[in-house]
Amino acid sequence: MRSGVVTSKLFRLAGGRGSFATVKAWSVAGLVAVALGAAPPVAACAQDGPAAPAPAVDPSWLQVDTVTKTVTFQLVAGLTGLNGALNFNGFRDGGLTLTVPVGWTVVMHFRNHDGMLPHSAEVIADTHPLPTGPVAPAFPHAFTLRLDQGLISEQTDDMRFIADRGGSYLIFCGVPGHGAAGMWVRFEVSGSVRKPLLAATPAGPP
Ligand SMILES: [Cu+2]
Repeated sequence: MRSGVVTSKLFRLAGGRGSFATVKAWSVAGLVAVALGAAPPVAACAQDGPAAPAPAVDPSWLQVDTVTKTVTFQLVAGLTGLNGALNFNGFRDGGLTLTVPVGWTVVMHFRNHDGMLPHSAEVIADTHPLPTGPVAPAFPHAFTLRLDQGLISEQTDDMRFIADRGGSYLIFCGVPGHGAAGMWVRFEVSGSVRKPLLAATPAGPP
């Protein structure tokens, strides 16, 4: 969790809330720059300090079938080295949000790209503090095999469920300690969107 360390160091050096807010503002500025196309799309690198570019959202991660109202999401554990590979698709701490309309069928193709650690994924309630291990999923079948032990490098598993309740949820790694260390992104079930969308969002506590 390098950025956490950097953030807390800066925070301590300046001795106050002000510097923390500045660090946050930089991250948001980075996201905006990417959204406007000012920065080239980059594969996220291992560094994740305030100066690191925001990871890019790859549109091919999402496939939408409006006829069957099914969204398919390529969910990749440890896609990059960010956060010691404790990330989904290169994002950590809610830095990525998948939004789907209420009632759609959601298919998540999970793949563990991390060459070192096992990982899993489940959709859970937006809880505070983050669980330290697996908890009951927010929707039936919204979890991968071996939630606790995780799937090893390049193993895959699909989860398929119906997003029949609106609200805010997390896509969370159930391997003990991973989710709490930042290995989670956001999942929103919305009554006001007509199509699924995937977007980078400000990272932070749930
Ligand atoms: Cu994990």
